[in-house]
Amino acid sequence: MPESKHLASNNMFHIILFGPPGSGKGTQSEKLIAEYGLIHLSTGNLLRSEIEQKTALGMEAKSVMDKGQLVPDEVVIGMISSALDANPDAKGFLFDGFPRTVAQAEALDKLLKLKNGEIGVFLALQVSEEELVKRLLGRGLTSGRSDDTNESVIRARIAEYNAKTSVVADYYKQFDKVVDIHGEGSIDEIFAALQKEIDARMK
Ligand code: B4P
Repeated sequence: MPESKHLASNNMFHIILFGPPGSGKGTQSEKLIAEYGLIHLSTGNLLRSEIEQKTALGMEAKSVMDKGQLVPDEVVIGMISSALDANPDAKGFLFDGFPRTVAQAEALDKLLKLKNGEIGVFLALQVSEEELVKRLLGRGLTSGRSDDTNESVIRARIAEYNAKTSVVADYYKQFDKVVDIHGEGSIDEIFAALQKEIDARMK
């Protein structure tokens, strides 16, 4: 793959794509990694891969995810730590669905510091609850994801986000990294808004 025009220098640039379940993190991540040549780290995808392979970790995670709850911090922090070690030559990482708690955010900062890196920008997608439920039920019709088919599980995921995850934005606000992005509209419009913020910060 040709090196991305945006990451021609040796400076690493790491992005957190943040938002409630169904806000478009996975959707926009696909476009962002293609545009900027970043390594995509989605804890949701990593967990679903463990479930598919029927590992012990995957089976434990599935029972938590099917209730709409968060997987224990030590499990996801361990997965991210291994993924960072497995990509020593990365020009930058796009974190999608991680960190979801303040403990995960603190652990990520420590892991990046060990590599002389830090988060460049924290992009927070803003989407109303009714739109989130509509999107996830829509995805549930075709994705085969057991956490997308039941509205009460979807609402539990949103409640878990409001209780434990939304405060992660406050954590990054103290470092002046947070940019809110309107997450309703066409996928291309939202991508353009994300790109504008990244390009303004990526040197
Ligand atoms: P994730 O895999 O992270 O998934 P998600 O939050 O459900 O969805 P995402 O935000 O990526 O989906 P998207 O909007 O792109 O998490 C799943 C579970 O794993 C969690 O509930 C938790 O149990 C566990 N987990 C993951 N990470 C964890 C962590 N760090 N700590 C603890 N537990 C963790 O897509 C949704 C739908 O919207 C799609 O159908 C898409 O096509 C549609 N869509 C996207 N953009 C749209 C637009 N602009 N307009 C209309 N529809 C749109």
